[in-house]
Amino acid sequence: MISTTLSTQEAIALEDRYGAHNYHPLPVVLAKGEGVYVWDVEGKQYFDFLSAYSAVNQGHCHPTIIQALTEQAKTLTLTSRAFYNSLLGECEKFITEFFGYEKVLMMNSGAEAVETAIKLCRKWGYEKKHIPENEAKIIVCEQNFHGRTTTIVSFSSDNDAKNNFGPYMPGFIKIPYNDLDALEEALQQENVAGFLVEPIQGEAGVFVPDENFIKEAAKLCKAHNVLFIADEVQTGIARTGSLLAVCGHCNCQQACQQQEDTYVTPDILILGKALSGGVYPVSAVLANDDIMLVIQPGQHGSTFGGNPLACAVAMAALTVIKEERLMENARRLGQLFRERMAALMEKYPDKVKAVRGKGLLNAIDIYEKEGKSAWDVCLALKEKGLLAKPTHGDKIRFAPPLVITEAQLQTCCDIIEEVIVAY
Ligand code: IF1
Repeated sequence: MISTTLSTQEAIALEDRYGAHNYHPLPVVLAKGEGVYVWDVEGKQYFDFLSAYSAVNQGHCHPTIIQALTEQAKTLTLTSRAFYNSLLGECEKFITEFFGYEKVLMMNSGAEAVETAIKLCRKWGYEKKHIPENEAKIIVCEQNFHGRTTTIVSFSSDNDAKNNFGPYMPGFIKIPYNDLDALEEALQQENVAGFLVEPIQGEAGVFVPDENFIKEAAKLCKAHNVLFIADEVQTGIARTGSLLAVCGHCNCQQACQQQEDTYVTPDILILGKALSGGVYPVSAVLANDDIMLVIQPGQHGSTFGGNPLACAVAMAALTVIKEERLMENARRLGQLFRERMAALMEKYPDKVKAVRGKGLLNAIDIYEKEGKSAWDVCLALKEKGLLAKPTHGDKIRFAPPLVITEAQLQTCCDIIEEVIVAY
């Protein structure tokens, strides 16, 4: 029995009493979502400027995705991979053609896909690059966020995410983000199998690297026979104004291929979040045969990976991205949003420290004032009907669903301006 008559206070009290305290949410209890809007249990409407950390790129409860979910949910939800199912092959064809790879391995959460990519990279290192057993190393960046499993937090720089979860997994080399010299130096080390990187560091505070960083990093990896592994769980699927942040110079890979020098194809591509439009946990790892086929039957898997429900939802979610031209919308409105925020910083340089982002993945840094911080700005935004969450103290990430209209975006910029003026 799901109660929908709880007040905000009652719902929060229940979570506090019966739930683990692994989050500190903004004090709002959401009960409904549609497009760019969410409503709390008292019926108050908000603009959602977090999109469940870029999982709801297609907007809340998108009818096409919900239709695919409900139809499949009445037909067949889960078979396990002990048997074939009628949708997995079709979905694998759809996804590999959509992103330009030969193979895909379907998982569920983003962290599972990152773990899958790490295992795939290591196994490729041993069996194709002939790295001595248990000696494979993967280069990662400081301030990374790739999920919360014990292997992944082993190479985290965030003490909150890492402390007291040891012993830690060895085999990772940390370098500063956006530092090609440091990457080149690390690549001189023996037994390096891969370089795992976010094209934009989301959790760290939406850090956009230099224009040439990803392209040059991919070239360096190729020159050293090291796999370039792009974690696009948060930046992928149109969020940054392109299908993938790594090929950020155009609206889709086909156009990039005509500009040979700007086109970056990760050896291993990791997707999650918006791969399902926020409707169901779906993640995926894409690679070509020479890498993907090092995993043979019985060497990797998961109960829910590649289930028919996930396949139906993923194909619908990707179709919406293309049919509704959400890459183009993210690119155009993201530019407009950053112009509005830059103007705000110009007017209030003592309040807004910095503006960063690409497409509709943006962030501003806020100066602490009289004991107030980004958290207080988010509370004030909530009162005015806009939901956003601070990250790492002074940064506020703004990531609305990519279906937002220009008029809605302008209204939201007005709300942000009102709050900053009063801050
Ligand atoms: C939380 C952060 C964002 C991710 C990238 C893999 C994963 C994530 C680039 C793992 C997940 C989520 C996790 C969620 C909050 C959110 C987050 F703040 F934690 F860092 F988006 F920035 N790669 N990010 O961003 O995917 O296993 O969660 O499906 O853990 O609090 P997941």
